[in-house]
Amino acid sequence: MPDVLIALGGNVGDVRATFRKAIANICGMTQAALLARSSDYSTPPWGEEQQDNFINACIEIETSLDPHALLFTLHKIETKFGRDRKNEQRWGPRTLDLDLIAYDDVTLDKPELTLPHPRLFERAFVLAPLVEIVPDRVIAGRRVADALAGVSADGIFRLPDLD
Ligand code: A4P
Ligand code: MG
Repeated sequence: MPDVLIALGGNVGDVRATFRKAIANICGMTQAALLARSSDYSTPPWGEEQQDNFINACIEIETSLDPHALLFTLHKIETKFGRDRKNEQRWGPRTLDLDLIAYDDVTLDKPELTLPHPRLFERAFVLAPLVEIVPDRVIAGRRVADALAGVSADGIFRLPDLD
């Protein structure tokens, strides 16, 4: 079955509780098996800096859904947890953002779905949790741990596990 990496982010509401429920929904709604889940990380806001810190995490799943069906389902889950795309600003505050980072070694270059995620290598807030679960995975020719070493991870720290 295809192996998929998904990044979770949010900075509105009880984000860690949202992640816990969202991951259960991802597995339930996509008939996926959860292979790995990173810790949660506190991360300084990227892109639009005048907003609260984010919490970020990554998961690895196995699912039989194709990439477009999977993204459609992720968008439904974002909406279920209070994401309101119509009334938000790009890179601004949100309850839950679910990005598809990689789907096996599939490459796609469409506005609605680009794989691997086009901004992955600029983003320590994705790479830090990703390194925890798949340090040796090669995405677009780059090993994840090497990619993290090439960006600034200032201000990013791992949060203690919740019981
Ligand atoms: N899209 C294309 N490819 C993909 C893909 N691989 N995964 C399309 C997910 N979506 C993909 O996404 C915009 C459009 O991209 C979608 O319609 C989808 O079909 P979006 O999630 O609605 O937009 P966005 O989140 O505002 O933009 P983008 O570029 O995905 O940015 P981010 O990073 O997701 O923005 N700082 C920290 N520290 N942590 C964060 O999590 N997040 C953001 C939000 C800004 N700053 C952050 C964080
Ligand atoms: Mg996004």
